[in-house]
Amino acid sequence: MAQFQEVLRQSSLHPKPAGLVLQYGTAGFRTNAKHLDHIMFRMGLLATLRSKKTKATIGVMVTASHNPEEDNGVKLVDPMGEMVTQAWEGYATLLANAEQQDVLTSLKEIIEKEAVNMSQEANVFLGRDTRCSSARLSQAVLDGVSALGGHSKDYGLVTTPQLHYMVCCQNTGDKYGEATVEGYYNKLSQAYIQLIKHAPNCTDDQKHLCVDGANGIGALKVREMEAHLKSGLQISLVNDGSQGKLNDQCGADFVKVQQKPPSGMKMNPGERCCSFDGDADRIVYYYTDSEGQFHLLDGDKIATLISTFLKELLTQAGLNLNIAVVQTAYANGSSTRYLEDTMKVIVRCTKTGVKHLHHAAQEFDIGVYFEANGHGTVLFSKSAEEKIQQLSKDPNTDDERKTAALLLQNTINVINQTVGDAISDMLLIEAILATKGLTVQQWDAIYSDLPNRQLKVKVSDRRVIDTTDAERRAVRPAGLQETIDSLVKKYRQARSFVRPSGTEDVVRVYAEAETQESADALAHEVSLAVY
Ligand code: 16G
Ligand code: ZN
Repeated sequence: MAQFQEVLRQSSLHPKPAGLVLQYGTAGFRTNAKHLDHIMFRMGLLATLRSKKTKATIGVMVTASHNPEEDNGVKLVDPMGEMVTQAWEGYATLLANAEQQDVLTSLKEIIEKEAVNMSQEANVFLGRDTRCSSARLSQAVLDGVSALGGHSKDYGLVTTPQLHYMVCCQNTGDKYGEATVEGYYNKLSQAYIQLIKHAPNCTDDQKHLCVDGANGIGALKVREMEAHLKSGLQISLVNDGSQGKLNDQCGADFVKVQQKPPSGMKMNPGERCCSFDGDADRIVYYYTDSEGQFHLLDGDKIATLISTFLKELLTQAGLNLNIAVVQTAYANGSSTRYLEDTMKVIVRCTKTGVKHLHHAAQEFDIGVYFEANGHGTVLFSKSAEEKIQQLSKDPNTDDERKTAALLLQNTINVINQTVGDAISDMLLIEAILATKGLTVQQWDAIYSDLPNRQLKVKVSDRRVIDTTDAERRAVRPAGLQETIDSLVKKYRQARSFVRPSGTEDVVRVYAEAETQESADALAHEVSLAVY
């Protein structure tokens, strides 16, 4: 077929370095940008096949999120804006690692296995972050799509969640919103403006937020969003990309891991600040108190704030919908206890990685999911959305219930349900704080985090560690879990687990306990047991 001739011809322009092996991991492919040209071309091919197979638009995002500027990466986005399925992750790895002369064989193997109808049309949406390698690598993706005769739309510079949103809008016939960047700003900003109409006498001070843009795409996009907010939020932006390097001493990952403010951020006591990561799908908040001490409000605190707000609205609306919070093993024990014992919401724990949390959250009327690192969103089932809408329109509903239903509806509209979204999460958090009249300290005081420590251990082969129970218990090597159990018993309110990283060649160790000294000691002792 002429199509395959074209693939061969184009593929030779995007040659694979012989022997290079890469894997489609939890965050797609991610490594130094030098090694990625052939990967991008081949992901263009694969996205085209996936589009033919699903008869829907597929997204390709070129980004390496919080990694250093020199790195890059690529992720595929499925029709409803979710992560691509596991089987196709496998095909991605297969196609990426085929030596140059075997590309066509691998491609045909996938076509056959999935019975892809090659005469079906294909459509691919593309987006990229601000890395200097991203434009060139995007072109390689486009070459892959065109080699197989697919159509493409290049959105250029967008955040990862914006691209997920576009794909979902496109495939739902614009029911979710309009598949343009302008459509995204309009939907979210209008919902935000409606929400803050319910804020009691909000002063300019309360509307002020410091945002660390990680010198990345989020900085560009939060400025564009701000222009749509009609002064509903006043943003001081630092690390806007005009001077510093992407993710260097800044961004959500830096702040979360280092537990300190990003460079360039001048913080007055009590002032609300937040950091995005390099592709704006994560957010964490923080402030310093009057003694100058730094306080971090991570994904667990965010999940608690959002679920408290939603639960109150459901009660006011008299709606009987179940609400769950999905976390991972990294969630601070205090947050889990607070959610279960005080808030009385269902709590679920899944393996690390957005797709696991997203999947678990889909099982409830309302599923709030957040990783402690600040990636998360809220999912509403179709029937939950319908019930909320019906109530808001029902002429027999009393005023209090109607107001709650309208607030719920605007909450749904401010949220990007396709994936964690720093800009959308920021607007939701700001709206909640404003309507509840909460300061960042009051939010922080809802519960106190247990002191904790994370370490990484280099081992010769991290795959010797196997876990179960959402990564909270080790089943291999034999005896490791028993050792961890006996170490944990030495400390009060202690908990610890180990898991092989999905993105780095290391084993991660997490420990929490009543005091920082205990958490540090426990993490250290457990890391010695891993060797
Ligand atoms: C990836 C995941 C993130 C997870 C992290 C864990 C996605 C989109 N991203 O960045 O959710 O927290 O990996 O990394 O799923 P680790 O396995 O190295 O600890
Ligand atoms: Zn990210």
